[in-house]
Amino acid sequence: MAKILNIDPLSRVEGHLKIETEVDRGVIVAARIGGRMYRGLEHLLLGRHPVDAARITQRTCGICHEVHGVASILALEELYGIEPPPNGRLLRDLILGLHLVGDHLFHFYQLCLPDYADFSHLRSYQGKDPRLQEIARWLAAPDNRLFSGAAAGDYLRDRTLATELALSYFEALQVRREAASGLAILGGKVPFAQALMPGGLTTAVTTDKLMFFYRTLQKTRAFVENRYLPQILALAGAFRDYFSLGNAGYEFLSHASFTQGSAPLFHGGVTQAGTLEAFNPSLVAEGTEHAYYAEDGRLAADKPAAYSWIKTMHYQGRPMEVGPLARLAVNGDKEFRVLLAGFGERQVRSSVMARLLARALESKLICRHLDRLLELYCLGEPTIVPVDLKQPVDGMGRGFSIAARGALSHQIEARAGRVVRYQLRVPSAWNFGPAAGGHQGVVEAALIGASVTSGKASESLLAGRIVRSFDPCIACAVH
Ligand code: NFE
Ligand code: MG
Repeated sequence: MAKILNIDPLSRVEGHLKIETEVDRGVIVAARIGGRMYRGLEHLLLGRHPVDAARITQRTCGICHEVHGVASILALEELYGIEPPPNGRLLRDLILGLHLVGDHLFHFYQLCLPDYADFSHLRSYQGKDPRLQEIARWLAAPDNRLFSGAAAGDYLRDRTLATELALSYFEALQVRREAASGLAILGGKVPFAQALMPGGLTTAVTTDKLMFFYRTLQKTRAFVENRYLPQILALAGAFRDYFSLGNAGYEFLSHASFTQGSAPLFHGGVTQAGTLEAFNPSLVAEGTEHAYYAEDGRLAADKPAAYSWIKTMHYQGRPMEVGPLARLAVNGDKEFRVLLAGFGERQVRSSVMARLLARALESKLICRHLDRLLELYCLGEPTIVPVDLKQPVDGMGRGFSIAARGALSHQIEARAGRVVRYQLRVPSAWNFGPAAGGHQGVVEAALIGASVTSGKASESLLAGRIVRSFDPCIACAVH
């Protein structure tokens, strides 16, 4: 007889996420993912000045603020019919890129790593390294259960690697803090970049500021290349079977981004049975079959068939997986394929470990791209074109961009200078939305079929590893 395994809330994710599964003879046979808290961001924009959207939508989330600022600005620029100068676009890419890498570091070290590593061997550390002495004290604190071996599981056995990961866990926090100061130098402040405006950036960029940003980028890049990517590769070697776990079985979708410079870093597109097609926005549809909304979008908290506040996102009537893995799949990245081949993976396919690896490689690619972009900045040239914000603008604008977790778009409609409709379409809705039209949601599908008996992890640890490999953000997904 199937047994029920519910995790509510799942810890170490942004927002409120519920996992419901049925496990039959060690195999997950049914799964439902629920977003548990309604937010109302799209509603509270109604009636406001359009430019407020670039301020307010950054507050959608506690971890991915800048991405909403950028997507919102792109939508506003289409609405107002304005083109920012090259410097303005370039600064935006610099902000977006350094933010994404910091977000990836936070996902791996702070949110995901506790699923794989146990640092309890360090509790009795007697050596002279002051950093490890401090970690030993932290592990021994009576209220600390993180990395402390408190939960049973098939944690990493390689103690040398686990010790390196423990050091990197804390170093990653420092790196992210410095990256945030680089973002603040260009974006005005962190979190929530005030300098992002339709038409460009309001920041007065000087050589000093660029040098400050450059230094934070170099520190981030060094950590990514010397710690994050090598450590992910080592972890992948220790958990090879996770290249065969968590396959959602859907195609990949990505938006184009980092389009400044000689060639875009990421092309947009959709995979279709091994080929690549152009992304067509008119094929995207939002659904409410199992979500707490009526068909007209009004809230329906008592709807019997509903189990999530996340809407379903479909492309041509089907779910699509989004995220760093989707970006590298859509771009046919050669370096990624070489890394995968090292683990016997002959093609890019959806799995827990491919997602973790794609995130780390993408971080390296973004850092390199930002290095090249910095050289293209023209000191003394404008960063912004003025926009008449008093005009009673009428019309519609769309911004297609990316976030750490995948494809992101914002759409605004305005009448007489006021917002009459605002739509956020976010990555975690693509991945975490509920079933619809006979198709399970992406993460639900990744859970179904996972076998607990094949590995040594408990059901809850296995489910957590699969779900966290998508880097859930339910604050964004519900919005
Ligand atoms: Ni709240 Fe976000 C990112 C966006 S996820 S984290 O990345 O958009 O849906
Ligand atoms: Mg929406």
